[in-house]
Amino acid sequence: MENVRAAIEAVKSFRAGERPYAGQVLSGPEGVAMESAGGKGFMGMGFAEDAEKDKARETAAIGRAPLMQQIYDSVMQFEGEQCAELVARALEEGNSPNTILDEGLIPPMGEVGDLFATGEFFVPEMLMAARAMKKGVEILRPIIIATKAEPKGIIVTATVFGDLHDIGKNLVGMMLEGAGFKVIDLGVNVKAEMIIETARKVGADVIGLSALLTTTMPFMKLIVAQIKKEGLTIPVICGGAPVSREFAAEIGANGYGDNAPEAVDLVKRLIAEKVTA
Ligand code: B12
Repeated sequence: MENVRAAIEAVKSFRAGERPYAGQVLSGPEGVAMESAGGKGFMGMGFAEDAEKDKARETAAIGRAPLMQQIYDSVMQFEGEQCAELVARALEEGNSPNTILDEGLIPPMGEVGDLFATGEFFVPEMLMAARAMKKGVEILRPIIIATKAEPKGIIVTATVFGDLHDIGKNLVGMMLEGAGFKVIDLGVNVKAEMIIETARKVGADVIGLSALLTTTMPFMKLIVAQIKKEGLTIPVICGGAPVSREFAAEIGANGYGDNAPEAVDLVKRLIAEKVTA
């Protein structure tokens, strides 16, 4: 029982950022244990490479304005309230929502993904970081979506079946709203039937699909195929970290956007092409 308590405490302090053995090269039983955990340190959570990683993070942080760095850190420390306060302060100081997103809120998600890939973070940490980031995005939301113009078109967005990632899709939706489009967001884990039914009902001008997992990208392909099979001529655009321009073309989609501003440009172009056709 004592050992279990000690292990729990060790995990807690490790998660809290304590790295008593940063850079230490282990030998003996600990070394063997670390090896069997895939070289990822205590219970597979890593520490021997920490000094190197910390250095890489410091290098990556160079050039980021102090307030943006604080926003970044608040996400990495899962401090949603603090993140929201810092984002509000950044706005007050005259930073644009795009700067705050590109320099403070989005980059930590890349680091979280890397830490997950190396076994230092697990799903709960990814979730806590995502929640903290969303608190910051909530502060930006009213500014990003503010538009007085009449809707320029209707866009149906969804994260494909099997996939629960929605941060990127939501950002795309917000920026589309800000650019004057009406966005009908079907949420996550959405099947082709629901997308087709909604797109028909609302008279969608464009359908936007998001996927963050290599295992759910094939659903994107199925959805595009189903849309075409049903005779819908509504252009479909794709995005999400693992999706590429090539993949989008290969599955017969009408466009690919690397990020939210690109998604807006793409939608504008597709709607303009439709009008002039
Ligand atoms: C946060 C997160 C989670 C959160 C999601 C919370 C949420 N509400 O979204 C939670 C904890 C739920 C989660 C779960 C899982 N995750 Co996850 N997750 C991430 C993480 C860290 C960040 C994703 C993110 O939000 N990025 C920030 C946004 C802004 O970027 P984005 O989504 O790419 O969006 C931008 C562009 O791509 C584009 N875009 C996005 N959508 C669209 C749509 C259109 C139409 C257009 C034009 C453009 C566009 O514009 C956006 C804005 O610029 C990534 C790591 C990473 N580097 O991506 C892993 C990651 C995606 N997850 C991963 C994995 C493995 C999982 C799990 C399977 C883990 C598990 N064992 O359970 C589960 C899967 C659950 C499921 N069924 O979906 C892997 C995927 C690996 C792979 N090869 O597929 C990643 C890459 C981590 C890693 N390095 O291993 N995850």
